[in-house]
Amino acid sequence: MGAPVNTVGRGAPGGSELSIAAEQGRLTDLVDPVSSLVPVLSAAGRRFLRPLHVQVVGRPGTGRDTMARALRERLSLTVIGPGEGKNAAVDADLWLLVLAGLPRRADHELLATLPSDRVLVVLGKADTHGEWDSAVAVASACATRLGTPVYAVSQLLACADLDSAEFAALTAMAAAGGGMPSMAGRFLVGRPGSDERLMRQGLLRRIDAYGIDTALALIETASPVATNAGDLSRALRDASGVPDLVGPIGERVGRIRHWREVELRHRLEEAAAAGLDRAGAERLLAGAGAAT
Ligand SMILES: Nc1nc2c(ncn2[C@@H]2O[C@H](COP(=O)(O)OP(=O)(O)OP(=O)(O)O)[C@@H](O)[C@H]2O)c(=O)[nH]1
Ligand SMILES: [Mg+2]
Repeated sequence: MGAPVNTVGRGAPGGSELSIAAEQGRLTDLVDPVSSLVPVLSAAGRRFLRPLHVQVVGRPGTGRDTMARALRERLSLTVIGPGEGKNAAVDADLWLLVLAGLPRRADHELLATLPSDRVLVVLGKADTHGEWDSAVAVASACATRLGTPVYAVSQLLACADLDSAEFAALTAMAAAGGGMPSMAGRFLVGRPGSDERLMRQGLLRRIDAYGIDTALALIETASPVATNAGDLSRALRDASGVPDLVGPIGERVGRIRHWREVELRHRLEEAAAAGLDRAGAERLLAGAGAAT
């Protein structure tokens, strides 16, 4: 994985005097120590340095909760999931729109409401398209229709966390041969309620047909990543497309920093309007032009 993406990054290139001071955590050094702006600047400085907040949006059923979990677990991001309230949404820096296939009208409408410079669109549940390449082709068709890149990801595989019993069951299935049936229902052999059946139901729920197929193939080919539950889970997570979002998220950090500076300047304007060290605030606002 590349550079961490869970912060706006200290000392990143670019930015105004104000945003550079904010990134370095020394905003209060810009004013007299007795200035009434000190508490305003320390609060605004803490807010400027908060972790990157991603809000997951999409139509119901597209896998938003699973995506929120994947971003938290894989990329250590602070994530605002669906239904986590309007209060949390004011902290959002980046919006991740989850599609479930070619964009529908509701997807277009939702995308139109989001800040276009800080949106990332993904085709979720990429594992449900059979071959991964088919999902990539659908993502590319989505990108053409929306006029923005669309990345194929499986948020479910990104959360793969098989236990040793599941690993043993997969190993036994691989030894018996036959692979994952094309009809997922045929995978559910065993008497209803039996341990065998419950295990298989659990596997379908946790990594679904594509995950099972991939796991069986890795075990059958004696891949070095398929010798225990931990390594196999890691291989599935690495293949989920979620780690590949680090680059596109990183590309948007400059814009995120810009909007955080806009917010910081807004706080200073409010403080000046309220008469708190107006001269100091105006000097900061004049001397520190917003980054573009
Ligand atoms: N195969 C597959 N299934 C997924 C994936 N992500 C989520 N799902 C399944 O899709 C269903 C809905 O997932 P959620 O994450 O709750 O999606 P949501 O958008 O929050 O949906 P609602 O809560 O129903 O509005 C669950 O059964 C998930 O297991 C994925 O990447 N692949
Ligand atoms: Mg949900």
